[in-house]
Amino acid sequence: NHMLGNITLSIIKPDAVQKGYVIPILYKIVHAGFHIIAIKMIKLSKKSATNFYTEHKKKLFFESLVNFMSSGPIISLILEKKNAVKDFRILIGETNPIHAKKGTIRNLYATSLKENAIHGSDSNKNAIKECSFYFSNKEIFFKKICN
Ligand code: DGI
Repeated sequence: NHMLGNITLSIIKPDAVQKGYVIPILYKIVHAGFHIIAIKMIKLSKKSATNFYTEHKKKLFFESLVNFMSSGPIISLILEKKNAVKDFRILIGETNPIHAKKGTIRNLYATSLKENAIHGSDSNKNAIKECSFYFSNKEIFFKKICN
C-alpha cells in the first residue's frame, strides 16, 4: 500500500473539545506539517467506543476509557505527512501527561492519564484500521504525497 506510513488517525478527545482546545490543537498539528485530509465532529456511543478500543477490552481501565470517550463530542481527523504515525506520536507526547515532553500536545492540554486530550494511531496497520472506523473513502481527500 503506497500510503502506508503516511497517514494517521487522530482524535481530539472529549476533555480537550469541552475545554475549547480544538483550534489551538489543530493549529499545532498543521504547523507541524500535517495535512488534514478528513475531519468530523461526532459523539461516540458506548458501543462504538467499545469497538474502537476493543484491543484494550481486558484492561482494568477499559470501562473508564469507554465512558470517557463517549462522554462528549470528539473531533476525528485523518492526517497526512511523510512518516505520519511516528511523527505524530512525537508531537502528542507520552500517554501520561506527567511524562510528556515540554511543548507536546499532551504536555500542553492533557490533565491526566485518562483525560489526555488526544489520540494518535500507534502503528501503520492500526492507522488504516482506525481511519476506516471513522471515515468512508468519499470523506478522505489525499494530498500529493500519495499520488
Ligand atoms: O496510544 P495511547 O493513547 O498513547 O495509549 P494506549 O493505547 O496504551 O491507551 C489508550 C488510552 O487508554 C490512553 O490514551 C489513555 C487510556 N489509558 C491507558 N493506560 C491507562 C489508561 N487509562 C487509565 N485510567 N489507566 C491506565 O493505566
